[in-house]
Amino acid sequence: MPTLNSKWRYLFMLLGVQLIVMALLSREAYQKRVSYFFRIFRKLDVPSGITGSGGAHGTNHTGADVYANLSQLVQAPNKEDMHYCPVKSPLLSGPIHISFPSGLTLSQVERKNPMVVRGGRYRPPDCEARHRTAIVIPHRNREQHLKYLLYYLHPFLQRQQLSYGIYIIHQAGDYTFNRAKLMNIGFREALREEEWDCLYFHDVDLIPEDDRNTYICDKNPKHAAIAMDKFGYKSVWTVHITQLRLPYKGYFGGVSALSPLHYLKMNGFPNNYWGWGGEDDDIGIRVSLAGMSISRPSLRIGRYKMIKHKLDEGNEVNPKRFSLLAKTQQTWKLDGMNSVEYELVSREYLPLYTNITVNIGTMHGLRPPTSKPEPKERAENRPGR
Ligand code: UD2
Ligand code: MN
Repeated sequence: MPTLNSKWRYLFMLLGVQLIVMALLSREAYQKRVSYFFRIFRKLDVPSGITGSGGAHGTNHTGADVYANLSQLVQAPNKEDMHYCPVKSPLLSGPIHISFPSGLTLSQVERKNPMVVRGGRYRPPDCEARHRTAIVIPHRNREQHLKYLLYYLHPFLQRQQLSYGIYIIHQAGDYTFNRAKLMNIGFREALREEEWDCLYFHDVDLIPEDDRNTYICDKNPKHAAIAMDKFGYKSVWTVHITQLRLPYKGYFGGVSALSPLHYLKMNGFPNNYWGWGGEDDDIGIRVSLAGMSISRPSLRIGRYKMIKHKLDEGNEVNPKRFSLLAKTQQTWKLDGMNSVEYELVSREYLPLYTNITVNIGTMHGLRPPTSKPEPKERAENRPGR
């Protein structure tokens, strides 16, 4: 049995501990830690399970809610008096919390992004953007990945105070996929609509994990997806050189950024890589053949989470990729932006993105002799319908 004396001692000790804890919490650094601690438990107000792990794969339990701060944004009362946005956006917070819920719908993403207008366009409501960036995403049969990407990319770009537009370049039909050719089409179709000063060529399954990875162009073409969870966040080009094949640092896959001038200087991307692989290395080689070098964000900031997937049907490994790569030096001026051929099937201004569906044919041309073109209706019904 504790005596009265020892009871008081306990009480004083408790009081003392409480005082120390309160003093510590009142310091800014501790406040941040505490608010971070509570954020882990706070649910995002989109679908049940978004903070859970019931999605494609592993969750990242650190980082901020990508939608934090954005609800405070309001339209400036008078557009004429609007100033340029600050050089560094005050909305940035660094690492972002990422998870892949199974129940997410496009209309939920729409509701989370009330300031995004038709065609997936946005301008900061309270200041004049310093940069205009178009995001070009090659796509076919990856609706689930597209939903996740839109959920994260819209607020990510809004935090950076960019004026932006999202373009999905959708390959119609079941013929072999051609990622690089779709990018060339995206370049042309996006610039037809607006004077973008930077284009981000973006795989549908890569989610940026740090909002300081600013989606603006550098003096040189930029390889943005430098560190991925898939490779333990090691430098991607190091992995590429050691695990794969190329004795150079030109790796350019995943997410890359070029100004229209960069793009035209290297005659865009190749059109002749059908199926998986090789085109990313070709693009890297083109950059240096055109006399440019590749810039990269730091390993800490250029981090991406890749949604796990298998190789798609219709995107089988391209057996010709090595022989094509050996000839890039001879072909880059002949094949690229100056030779891209396609048929525009449809252009749809959907709430979260502009969907451009195209027939790109096969390696035998736009109308291969044995081809059976896909009925127009079916192509138009994907995606986002
Ligand atoms: C790597 C590269 C990628 C590309 C590819 C080879 C990274 C991080 N990524 O990705 O940039 O060079 O190798 O071609 O280094 N897609 C569809 N539907 C399909 C097939 C592809 O939408 O049926 C699109 C989609 O945007 C996808 C991208 O093409 O993210 C690349 O294809 P992938 O994801 O199958 O290739 P992966 O992950 O090996
Ligand atoms: Mn992928």
